[in-house]
Amino acid sequence: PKTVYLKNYQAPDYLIDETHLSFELHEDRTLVEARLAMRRNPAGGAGLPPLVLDGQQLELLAVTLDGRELGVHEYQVDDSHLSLQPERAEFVVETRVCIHPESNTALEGLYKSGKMFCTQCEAEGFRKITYYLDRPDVMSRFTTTLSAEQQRYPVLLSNGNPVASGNTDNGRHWATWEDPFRKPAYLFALVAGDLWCVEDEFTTLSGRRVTLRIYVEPENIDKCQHAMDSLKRAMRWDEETYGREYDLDIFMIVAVNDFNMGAMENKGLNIFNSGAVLAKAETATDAAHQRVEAIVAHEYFHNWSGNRVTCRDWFQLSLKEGFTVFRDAGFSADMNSATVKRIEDVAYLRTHQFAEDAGPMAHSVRPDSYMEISNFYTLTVYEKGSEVVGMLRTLLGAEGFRRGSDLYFERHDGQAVTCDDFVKAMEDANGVDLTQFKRWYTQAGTPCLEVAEQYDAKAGTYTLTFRQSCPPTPSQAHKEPFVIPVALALLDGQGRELPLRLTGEAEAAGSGRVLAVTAAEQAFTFVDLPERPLPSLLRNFSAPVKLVYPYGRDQLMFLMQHDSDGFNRWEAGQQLAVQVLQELVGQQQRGESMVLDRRLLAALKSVLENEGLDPAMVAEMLSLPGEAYLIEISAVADVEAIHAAREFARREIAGALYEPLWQRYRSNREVSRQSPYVASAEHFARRALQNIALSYLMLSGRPEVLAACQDQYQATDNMTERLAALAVLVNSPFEAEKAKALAMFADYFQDDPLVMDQWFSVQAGCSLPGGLERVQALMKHPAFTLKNPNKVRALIGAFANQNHVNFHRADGLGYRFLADQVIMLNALNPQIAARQLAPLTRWRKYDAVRQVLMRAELERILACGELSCDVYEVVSKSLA
Ligand code: B3K
Ligand code: ZN
Repeated sequence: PKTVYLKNYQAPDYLIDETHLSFELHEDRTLVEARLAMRRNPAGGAGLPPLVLDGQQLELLAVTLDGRELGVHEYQVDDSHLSLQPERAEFVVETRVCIHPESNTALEGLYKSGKMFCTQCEAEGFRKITYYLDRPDVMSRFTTTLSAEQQRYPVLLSNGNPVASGNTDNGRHWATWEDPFRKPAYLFALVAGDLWCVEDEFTTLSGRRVTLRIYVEPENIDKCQHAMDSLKRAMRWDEETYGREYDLDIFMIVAVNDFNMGAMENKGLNIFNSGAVLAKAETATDAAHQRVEAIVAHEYFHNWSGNRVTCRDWFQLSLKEGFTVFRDAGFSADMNSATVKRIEDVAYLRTHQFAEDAGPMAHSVRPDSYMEISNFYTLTVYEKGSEVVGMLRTLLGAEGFRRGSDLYFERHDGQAVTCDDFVKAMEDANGVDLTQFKRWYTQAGTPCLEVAEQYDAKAGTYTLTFRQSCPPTPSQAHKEPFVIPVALALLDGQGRELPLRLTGEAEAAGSGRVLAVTAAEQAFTFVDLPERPLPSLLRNFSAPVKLVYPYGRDQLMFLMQHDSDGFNRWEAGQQLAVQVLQELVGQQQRGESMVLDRRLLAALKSVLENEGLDPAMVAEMLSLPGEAYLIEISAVADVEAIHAAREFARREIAGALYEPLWQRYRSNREVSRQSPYVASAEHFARRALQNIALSYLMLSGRPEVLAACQDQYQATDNMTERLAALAVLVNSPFEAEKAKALAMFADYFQDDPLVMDQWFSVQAGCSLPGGLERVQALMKHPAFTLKNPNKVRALIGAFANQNHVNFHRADGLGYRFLADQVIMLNALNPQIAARQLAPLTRWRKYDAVRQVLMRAELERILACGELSCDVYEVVSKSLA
């Protein structure tokens, strides 16, 4: 495989003004005709270079230039290109190809999901549909005609507006769609199937009426309302928050069962993984409802941040993804609890993105090179990219940021641009210089920010000294200092925020502020402080860094109670728990008996008894840091000791806080029993607390808890309660009850694939001994198939990413199992294969014996023959 470099970017030689496509869809083959009205790119050099069109897995039937069919000696074809020599600066190329969607298991290009035809083109899938300039800086107006058998495919969809349709003889029909907006090929989509739809309407701020439709297979028609409501809220929010209006007469979402990612923002025709759109109380959990709301919004927001303004090249992916994640996070924060949303996002970032940043695939938010772009749809590009946009907002303020985004959209509407253009708009709208800030786009790795304090009682001054560093990452040994916005406050002995005045300032400017740390080492001195303050640092996680400050446990307990920043109250609790758990890990490793610091119990008790606190916050604060996070922050991760320590702490908490947990459980369960399910933040919060309480209580093994759990499993109208009860049963020692519940569940929900995914996941994540054997048995279950990415993620992914003790079992059989699956997936679906590999690439985190075992599996994959570019890149880089 070849490496592509950002530094080699060149503007396209030719442009495509008009694209006319025609698809003849058949069960055993599909014919695609393309008519491309092209011209020499005026931004290119002189002369007429050869035209090189991208194309893969296409059977070329004919090619014409300006209406004349070319002979075989007038063009060249190989397995990835079609080249020919234009004779004029403006010309029309027509091609006719045959493709095979029915045998496309990679789910890229045109493929069949169940009984329907659908497409996935981002990043480079369009070239598997027809010969084209498949790059995002070639933007064209598309007209698409598709024809298919009327009976099996009554619905025919593509981008834009429907303009004509009709029947032909032989039981077929056709439809033509026209998209008035120029777009790159990656935003092309078509769908043909026997689909039903839910329809609604939205009136934009300027009074235009837009038809909204969600298309699904008939059996799912009752699971669309939540997505429809979310869509309308997202449309309104984007008008109010970013001034962005929708621009076509119709907006469509289609749910498909076989999809590599969550969803895709094709212009006017978003295609969704059914798991990211379908939701109703009986079958989808609260978390699934929130995920649907977030993804519907994310894809909708792409209409501006991605489609109207797109990326010049794929190195700029974070231009649309980081920004759009930032936008959807703002939306979710406004629809639910902002603090809880921030906590969830930060926990996710620190667990998974920090691990990526510390691993062999580490790359900057704007990577410099790739072998396979599909491998760069990463936590770094998405989640860290969103943090980078968030830092801009923190530094510029809400209004300055909005000025910048307005300028960006206005200046670049209809263009394919770069991350530099985005930052430039922020600079120009605010009259600031962000040159140093842009290092966040080019330097990989998670910076470490060490903070030391010094208090001078006589002078009443308090100095914070910040020292930043960033570990080396592949091909980046040395890093220059970042601009790190540190939001902070100084608290007095009662927890009140003190007025902040830095030396040299005339007067105090409020009590909370943002310091910009720009040097490798930098000190800030605050004056007028009669007592030594306690700092509340990096509030709301104002930068994606590892903060190191030597808080004592009593100080953390104080911050948990008093910090006026909700995020930092949670953070203090997490840090306290981390300290306590790491102490237990040490005891376990030394063979000592474990003793839990009672201060953690006292802290959690007061959280539990605080009736004034948002129940969602109580639930978050009761959740101990996950095993994956504890692994991430270990120098050498001892998976067994971490698991044992965390389980020990959970049992101690359950024992010591049994009464308040039971009380909290019962009062919330009572509400659940008496009122029908409502998908709202208030009820998500209540059920989160109810369910975490139940998970602790079950550790007691008491019969009244088992009875309550079984009751919750059976007597409920929603999946949130049912699945939580099933999960705690599955992780309990009550073998008979567990087996019965699992069997009942599978029997009842066997025909609902998304519910069966949850059934697989709950079992795959069970950390009791024998996990691998259970997963291997489940692979043979009739509802399981390697061909469906959701099933792969639900079973194999959940096992390798969430079931640490079983995946990392000492004999290496967990690793062998994963490698076997990757080898099989490599042949079926390279994108999914490469993604499932991630846990093996982290081999440097573990002890010497496990390192050898993990590496051996990576070597075995490398040696197994025909590797896809996707898998080759990940394996070879992780062994380098
Ligand atoms: N833009 C799509 C990503 C599709 C990538 C496929 N390899 C989803 C999203 O971020 O909205
Ligand atoms: Zn996106």
